Amino acid sequence: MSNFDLVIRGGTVANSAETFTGYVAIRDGRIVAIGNDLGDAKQVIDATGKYVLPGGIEAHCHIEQESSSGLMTSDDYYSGSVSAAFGGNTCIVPFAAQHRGQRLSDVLELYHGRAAPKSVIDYSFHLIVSDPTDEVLHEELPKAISEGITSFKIYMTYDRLIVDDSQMLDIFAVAKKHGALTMIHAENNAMIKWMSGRLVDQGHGAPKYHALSHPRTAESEAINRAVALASFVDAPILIVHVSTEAGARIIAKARYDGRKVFGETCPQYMFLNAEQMDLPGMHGAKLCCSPPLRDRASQEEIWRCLQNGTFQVYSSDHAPYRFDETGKLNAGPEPEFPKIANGLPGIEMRLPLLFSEGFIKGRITLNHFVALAAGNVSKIYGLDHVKGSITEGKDADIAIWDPDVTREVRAEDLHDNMAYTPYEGMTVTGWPTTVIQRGDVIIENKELQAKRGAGEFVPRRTIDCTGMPGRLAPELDPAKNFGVELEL
Ligand code: DUC
Ligand code: ZN
Ligand code: ZN
Repeated sequence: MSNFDLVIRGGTVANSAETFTGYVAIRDGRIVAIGNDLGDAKQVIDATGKYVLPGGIEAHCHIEQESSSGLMTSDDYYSGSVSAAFGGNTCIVPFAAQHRGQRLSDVLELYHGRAAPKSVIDYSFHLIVSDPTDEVLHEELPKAISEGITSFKIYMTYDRLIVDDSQMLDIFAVAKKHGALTMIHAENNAMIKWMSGRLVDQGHGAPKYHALSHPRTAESEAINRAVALASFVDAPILIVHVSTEAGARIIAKARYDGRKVFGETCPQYMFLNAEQMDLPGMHGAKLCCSPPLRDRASQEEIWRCLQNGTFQVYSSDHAPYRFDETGKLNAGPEPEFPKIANGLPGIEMRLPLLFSEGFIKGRITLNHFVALAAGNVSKIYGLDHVKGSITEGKDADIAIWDPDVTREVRAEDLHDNMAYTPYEGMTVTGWPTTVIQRGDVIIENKELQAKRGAGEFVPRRTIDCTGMPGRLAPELDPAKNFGVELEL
């Protein structure tokens, strides 16, 4: 009788910090041995000439989620997770969004109900907190954290989601006390409204003007404020979808100072630019996202900040709204840009783009690719005990990448429900041709082999900020404030 369910042999195996050639053996959904010639197995995959990498973890995507104005994303947990899997991912962490007045327990029940019957890969949720009442802060959030939801997202803009500075401090204090991470959409609300109002009033309502309506300074001001507020109480934060070098520099400086600050960017800020929004009719709406696309110089700056480690997280921010009345054009056939749903699809292209333009073109190492695909995210978001590396004992979540495959990106070949991709026509080198989730081959020969609902909820651990010393503001530090032990 064979010892293992599956052995992958002959490939180059890589984690965030090591690369080796050898066998990876799997039993009961876990990696149980790594070595040379491990012997017999029920199934053997020959990965000669290929890269055997941890399955990607997509930690910023909007799936089967209503926006603050009630618009449902165009992907549900089936199409979203299938598209993620075809792009080399074995785990997603979408958002469970609280709208004002909702109890968090109801929100989580709703999203568990959406994901469980449909997701083909494993999943967790980040909670979007828009209504931090006392009950939410002191009962519901601690309960959610104890159930493995160890990160929240807050918004510094959007009227129906925005939290003010004092609410941010309240949320940071709870996150710090219970070991959670707060993700922040950092843009200055007033600057966006001020610019949008003037642009529209003066006749500049076409989609491309969306790029002007979210000034760079709106991002850097908000990042600066978020870092100041979080550092005041020494709480860990992650600034999501950073689009400017100015914003990245604030994150880099905070990290240099030992603050508990992480940064994320997304493919759209590396591969697309605002000039591409200058399209006839409403087609520029396809590229409306927030923060918006910037210019070509910004693309290079964001690449550099990814290379130098300022951004530890690289996510798609897949926010799928079809180019029709169910999505981008839900407010009418020719809406002014403030009424266009914000977001781009990218869950399937995130990793192929980075593999091709980052690793194959020599901008990042293979190990850095793995760190950005899965390793960093697993550590930052508390998934490291089960996912994020090819290590004995961890889930057998593996993507086998063929560096010899060259593909032209075409929306019709992707598996989301979008019918367009911002990356149409690009040529990428390398593709995840075999994807394995907890030992089961779920993608092979361009075919999906996973069943609806095969994915499982993964409770996440509390946040580990080892190596990020931080410090309380002197006014909160009993050694420096006349000995006052303030309850945060
Ligand atoms: N923020 C996101 O994180 N995604 C889409 C739109 C937005 O504003
Ligand atoms: Zn956001
Ligand atoms: Zn997002």
